[in-house]
Amino acid sequence: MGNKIPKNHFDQSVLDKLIEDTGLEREVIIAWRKQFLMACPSGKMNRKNFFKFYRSLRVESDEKVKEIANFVFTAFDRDSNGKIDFTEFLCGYAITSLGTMRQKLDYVFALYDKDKNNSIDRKEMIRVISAMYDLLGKPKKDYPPERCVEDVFSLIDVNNDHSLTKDEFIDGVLKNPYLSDIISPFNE
Ligand SMILES: [Ca+2]
Ligand SMILES: [Ca+2]
Ligand SMILES: [Ca+2]
Repeated sequence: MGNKIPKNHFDQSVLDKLIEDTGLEREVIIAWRKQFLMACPSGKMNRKNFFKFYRSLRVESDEKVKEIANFVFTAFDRDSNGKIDFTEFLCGYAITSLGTMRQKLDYVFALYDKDKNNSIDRKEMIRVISAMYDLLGKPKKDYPPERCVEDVFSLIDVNNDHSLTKDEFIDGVLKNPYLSDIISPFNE
C-alpha cells in the first residue's frame, strides 16, 4: 500500500469531531460507519441508496416511508451536493433522533425548504404535509393537507407575509408543540 491511505481509513480528527457534534460514543460511531459503508461502499449515498438504507431504520412500511425519505434526503444533504456522506448522515440521524426539539426542528425546517431560500412557502409545506399524512396513515378527505397548511400558517406566520422564516417556524412549533405530530417525521 506504500504511503497511500487505505480507502476505509477513518480519520481521527473526523471521528473526534463527530463525537463532539453528535454526543455518540466512539464505538457507536464506528459501528454506524461500518453499516453505512456496507450499504454504500463509496461512502457517498445518492437518493436511491439512501432510501434503501433509511427504510431499514424505520418501523413504518416501505410504501409509507418512501415519500418522506425523499424529503429527509434533502434535509440531511447539508451542502446540497446531491449525495449524503457519512458525516451528514450521522449528524442528521443522531440529531433527528436524539437531539432537542429545537435541534430537530432545524432539520425539519431544511426538510420543508425545498428551494433552500431560507423560508417556507405554502406550496413547500403542502408537499411535505401530504407525505406526512401518508406516513401517518391519515386520510386526506376530512381535513385536506391544504387546509392543514392554512391553519398552520395562520398560527405561526406571525408577520403574515405568507412565508415562514426559520425563527417563525421553530418558535411557532415550540409554542404549539402538538403541531410537531403532523409537521415532523422525527417524532418517536
Ligand atoms: Ca452532501
Ligand atoms: Ca423555500
Ligand atoms: Ca412570515
